Amino acid sequence: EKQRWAPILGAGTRDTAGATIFDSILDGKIPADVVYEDELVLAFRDIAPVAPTHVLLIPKRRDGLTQLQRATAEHKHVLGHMLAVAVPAIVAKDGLDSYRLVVNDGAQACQSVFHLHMHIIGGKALTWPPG
Ligand code: IU
Repeated sequence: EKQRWAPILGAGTRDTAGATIFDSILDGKIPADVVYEDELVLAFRDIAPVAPTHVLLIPKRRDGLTQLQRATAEHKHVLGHMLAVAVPAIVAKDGLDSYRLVVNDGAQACQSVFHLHMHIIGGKALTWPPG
């Protein structure tokens, strides 16, 4: 699959697909503004925010989850943890009562980093539909 970023070896490289910029963030080689972290996930502010809150939530172990369409039953725990534990914590931290949760799944859907991530976007009145 097409990778925009050159492979970077790091602790996040635990499957056969090429490493991404998120591995460098997980390794601490690239600084990130971390807003939530636990044993399974890391969340940090997007470097190019589209709203006052624009957080990226990623599994620490990619485990083949280059994108959501690769998910299998083995990923149920981490995916459920992202939705039911991490997203509520991030939303509460930024005091949001409305937000949008986005997964760009595939290049034509504007996915550019092939390490599953959820965008949490809020803090302003959003418009619909997206392009
Ligand atoms: P996408 O859904 O794959 O397009 O989202 C990737 C996001 O990663 C995008 O919003 C970028 O602004 C963001 N990002 C980042 O936060 N830090 C970086 O160093 C790089 C990309 I490269």
